[in-house]
Amino acid sequence: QTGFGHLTDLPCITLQFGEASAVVSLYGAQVLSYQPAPGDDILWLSPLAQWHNQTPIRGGVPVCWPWFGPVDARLNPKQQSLPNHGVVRTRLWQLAEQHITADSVSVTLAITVPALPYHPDETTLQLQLTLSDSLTISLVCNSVIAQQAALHSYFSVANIDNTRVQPLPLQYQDKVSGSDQHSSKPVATFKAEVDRIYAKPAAKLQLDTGAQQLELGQSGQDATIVWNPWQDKSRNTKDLADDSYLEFICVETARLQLQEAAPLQLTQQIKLTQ
Ligand code: TA6
Repeated sequence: QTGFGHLTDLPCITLQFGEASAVVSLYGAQVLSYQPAPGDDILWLSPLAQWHNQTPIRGGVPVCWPWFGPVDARLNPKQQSLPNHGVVRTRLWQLAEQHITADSVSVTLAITVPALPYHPDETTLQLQLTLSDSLTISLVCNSVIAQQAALHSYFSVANIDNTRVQPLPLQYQDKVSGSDQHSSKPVATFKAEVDRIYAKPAAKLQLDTGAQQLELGQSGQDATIVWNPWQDKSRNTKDLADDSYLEFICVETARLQLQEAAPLQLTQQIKLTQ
């Protein structure tokens, strides 16, 4: 199928299970929509998102791989200029498999990345998507190479003032101040820019969007990132509208430790509970 929302020429696949639906783009293997029932979307997609000219789509669930954020120096021995969040957000993936059972509908997208700045051999990566009474997204790489990864999910929020993510570790790395911080409560709220890396997060988080309760299951992760750009960054980012910061937060399931050179299986499960 071609197109989703205003991204009219984007190659996409729609999954349907009972009343539930999800849409995934072959560009970036990026889930763009998840509706447990027809109506409001759990995921947020920017009205200004674009995908031509090597632009990553702003919204949905971008796949960050094999690095998160600016490239780690250990993954860039030749000090090349490399994109934020890795190299697969702006490539076309292929449909590899699809399954329909009585309990779920699933598809697997795959991509073979020819070579990496630090790794001469090609590497294959899969994104497995399963729709049932929840949406499960798994990123799998069987190669034992140094790799970071994140499922950088953008969630729609009804009211940013009442939005909460918990339980989170009390210690976190604060990317806004560039320092380690300690919170007295295991919860993130949003009153200014938030860009935090929480190490050793729980396997289950609750996201209260001000209108709905979501349960976010995660596995294979060693970090959770919570991000909202707030007003100034929304204004200064060309694929965000001025007031976009009122409409979403990112809660990201990530593996950031490079020394664990082990096969990757990183999963986020999104379930509407209320
Ligand atoms: O995960 C949070 C973050 O790393 C922020 O620092 C912010 O820049 C965001 O991701 C978006 O990155 P992008 O490359 O998509 O503009």
